[in-house]
Amino acid sequence: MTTNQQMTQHKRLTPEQQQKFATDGYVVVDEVLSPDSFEALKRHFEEKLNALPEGQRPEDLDVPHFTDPELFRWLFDDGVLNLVEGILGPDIALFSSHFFCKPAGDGKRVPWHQDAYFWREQIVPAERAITLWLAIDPSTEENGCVRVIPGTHRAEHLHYSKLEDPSSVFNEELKQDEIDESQSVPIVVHPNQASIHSAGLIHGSTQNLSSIRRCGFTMRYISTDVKFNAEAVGDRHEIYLARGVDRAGNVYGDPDHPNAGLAAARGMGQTFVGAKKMM
Ligand SMILES: O=C(O)CCC(=O)C(=O)O
Repeated sequence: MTTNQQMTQHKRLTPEQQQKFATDGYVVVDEVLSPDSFEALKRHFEEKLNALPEGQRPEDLDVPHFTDPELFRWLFDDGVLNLVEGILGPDIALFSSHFFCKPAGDGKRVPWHQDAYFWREQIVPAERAITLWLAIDPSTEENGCVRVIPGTHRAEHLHYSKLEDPSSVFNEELKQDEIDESQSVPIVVHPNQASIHSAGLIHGSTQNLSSIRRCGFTMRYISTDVKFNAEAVGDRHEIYLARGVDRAGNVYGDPDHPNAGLAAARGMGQTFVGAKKMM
């Protein structure tokens, strides 16, 4: 048996890891993809980065699978989906993806937030989405690794304020009095390690002022019993059935037939794509 085959067999969350996720809202996992598959993803990412149009920041490679169907090879990889299944169960949809690449020296910060706040109109309930944050580069405190505040995934309806800061990826952030930064934990991971976090968890990251690039590929999933609000956002977003069967009457995109109009309608960067504010 090769190393790759052994890894495939063992890529399931242990009961301890499932418990850690339930209690703290996140868990760290080792060696997600086979070594060959990880190297292929890294090569593919470097090509994308080199081809980035003039004026576009590497942090803004949001929903890259809308225009690059080869990414489904990794987004639907069994190494990823077996881990995701340990939290969401057997019926899984790909909700979104994003390369959060912070270049050395001036990589942007990600203000404290809960993902569910930004996704509140796209999926209901948004808190049930999860993200597998796969390290492409070493991610350390020096180059702006993700920080999480354990246990905050159960908090509801927190308040946000507007932000005008060119060094920030988002233009909204959690209000200071909603956060206890002293409780935050750095997620230090090496390439092909990942964290999985709940969409309710408070997290963020600092600027990358170091000399080492920091890139993570976020792969975001929902159980298919979460409702995708195609009526409101279907012109700007779509989801894909990754494993199992639909349980909410959702509409799914076809990975083999990309709809480039979605990315064009959405514009650059991670922006709120709903029609109305609810918090
Ligand atoms: O990569 C980062 O620094 C932030 C990532 C993030 O906010 C997320 O994965 O939801």
